[in-house]
Amino acid sequence: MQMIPRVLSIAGSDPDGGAGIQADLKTFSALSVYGMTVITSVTVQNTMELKEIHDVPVDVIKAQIEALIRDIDIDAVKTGMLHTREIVEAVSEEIGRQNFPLVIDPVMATKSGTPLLEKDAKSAMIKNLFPLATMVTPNSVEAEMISGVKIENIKDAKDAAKKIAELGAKAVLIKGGHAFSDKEALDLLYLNGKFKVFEAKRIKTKTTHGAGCSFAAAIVAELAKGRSITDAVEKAKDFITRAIRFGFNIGHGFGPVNPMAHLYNEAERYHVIENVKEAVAILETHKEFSGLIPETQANIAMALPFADSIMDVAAIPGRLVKIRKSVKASSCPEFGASSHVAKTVLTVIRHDGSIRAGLNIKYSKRIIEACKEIGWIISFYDRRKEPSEVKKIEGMSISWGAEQAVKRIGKVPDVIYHKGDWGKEPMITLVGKNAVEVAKMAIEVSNIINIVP
Ligand code: PXL
Repeated sequence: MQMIPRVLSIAGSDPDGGAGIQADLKTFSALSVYGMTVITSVTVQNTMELKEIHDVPVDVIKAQIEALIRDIDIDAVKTGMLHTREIVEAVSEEIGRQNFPLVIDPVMATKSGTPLLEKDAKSAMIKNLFPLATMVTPNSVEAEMISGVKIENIKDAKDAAKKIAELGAKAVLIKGGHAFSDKEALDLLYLNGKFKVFEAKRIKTKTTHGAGCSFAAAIVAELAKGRSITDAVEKAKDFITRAIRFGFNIGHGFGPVNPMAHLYNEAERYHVIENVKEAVAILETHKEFSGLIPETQANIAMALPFADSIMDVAAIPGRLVKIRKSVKASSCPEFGASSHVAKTVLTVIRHDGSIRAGLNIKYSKRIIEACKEIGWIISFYDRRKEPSEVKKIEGMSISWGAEQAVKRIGKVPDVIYHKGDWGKEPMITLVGKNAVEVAKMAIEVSNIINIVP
């Protein structure tokens, strides 16, 4: 029988499901660890505000932890909201007797500033829990409050992290987000006297409710799987970046992050590969399609539902090549195998999450006419108008062009084309919901083209 890593979260309940214990459980499930919970406080809140906090009696908190320890081998523990000194002491008493990897998320306030930790609870947390911790994970405001160091840049964050480490935790991760830089989302790890900065592109979004909780929960899940501290943070950073990027527009305040984005992507990998294979079979068996293959050959690509990079897009390594009067896929579909078509797909998916596939074909006026006859929505861009700063960045042209084509008509079209530039072959890209759909589109066009008028 396979043993799943077992992780316990001791934290507050957030009824809107974005932060707190709810965020932790979703994250644990998404990362394939078994989640358990001991609720410390029940909050009354939504995505806009927190109204009330009702603490669970200390005896009940202790009894819950005891019951779990008696029954289940726990691989790692995370603490979140521990509202009062009494709760902090009760939790440290129970878990202090054990030797779990322990991640302390020193939650102090909601995004809107409502305190989640009473004044004397902070010192109790530092005194009783920090020395037990494998890692503490303050955000920059919490790090300031714990260390007394004002954090305005990465150097300040380093000073703060050192001070916090002196309080007894093995590692300190300051979840910087945008606090140290307005370009990147940076997090700073301090471990064994060394610093490591984790970077991701900053995402402009309001869907950040629960980001801190979910990040720390992802770290503890990865530690429970046996990863090293540095590897756990690295994995968790990827996870949280995607969860924020694909957050839910739910509620009227800060929308919750989406811990499932990772899971849904993983779940779809097989289906995406199979869909591309089926599309290839359609294209290979329709000889007419060979007439649509451009000089630079064609590729067919399909993205995972929460795709963020070309590694999340499956296509044919070596492309679809024309051999005499037929088309052959150079090999089996793989993720990361396309640059050009994948970039078009990654651009359109940002505008319409249901459009996840693309296929490039030869440009001609006649082919565009055929697309019009079928009734598809067509848009285009002019590569000659590409700004010089876009040209300079390797591989940016396609994304820029697809963006122009979408903006031109205010929605994702079925067909995007450009008429080329010096040394650039003109091209048409068919886009649609999945690879089979775009393959069928190509066959439909090739059938029209092959009827000699
Ligand atoms: O993100 C901190 C946090 C932790 N725990 C609970 C919360 C919040 C923020 O809203 O509600 C229960």
